[in-house]
Amino acid sequence: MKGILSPSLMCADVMNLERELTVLDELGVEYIHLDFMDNHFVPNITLNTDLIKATKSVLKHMKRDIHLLAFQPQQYFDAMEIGEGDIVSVHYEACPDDLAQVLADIRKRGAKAFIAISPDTKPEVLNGYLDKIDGVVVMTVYPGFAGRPIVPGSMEKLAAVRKLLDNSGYDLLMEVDGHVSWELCAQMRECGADMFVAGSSSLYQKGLDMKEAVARMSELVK
Ligand code: S6P
Ligand code: MG
Repeated sequence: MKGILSPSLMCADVMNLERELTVLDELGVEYIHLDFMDNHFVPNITLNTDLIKATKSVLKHMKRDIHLLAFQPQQYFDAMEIGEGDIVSVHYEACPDDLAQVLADIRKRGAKAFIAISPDTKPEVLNGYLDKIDGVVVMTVYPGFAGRPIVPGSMEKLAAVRKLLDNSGYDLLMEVDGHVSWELCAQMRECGADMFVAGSSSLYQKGLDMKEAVARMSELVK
């Protein structure tokens, strides 16, 4: 399977989001990464539920890769109209009491359920949920903001999560989110990542032609 790109909309030109989505859609990019933050789990606010819902009316082929950086994430599922085709990631650290139930709720809606883990969270926490998920998001920066430096040890962590997923007997995707740069994305691929959140350190660097940038990144993670 070739590597899958998931450009991060929070890094796009906020004054022209519809155009930004359409360009990626027409280029055949598979997923758009949509960060939702509650200013509580992380100290920031990005895309809101109305905007995430509204993307459905613009996207023709591209699917939504919704990353909830929020406590009690299930309270937002209706407002985002989560359903068939979506990937929905919830943080292990944000659901201390009811993670299994939240994952089941995502799947009940026809979406793919992913667990996101922050840099200080050990891969082993995923054991016990491997039959309840479709994939994992490994955060390689401290979550909340774009443009952050990669956390040391991230490559080793990606390799460790890959091993754990492969040994599970389930067919599980590994997505990498955070500083997926031109310089590092091929190495992340070698460490077993399948999906790549592309933000300010690659596709959304200023002045790039999006068609050329998507082709270049697709080649690097093929
Ligand atoms: C950050 C968020 C990410 C960012 C992405 C930005 O908490 O979840 O999805 O949008 O990491 O990319 P970059 O290349 O600026 O790190
Ligand atoms: Mg994200």
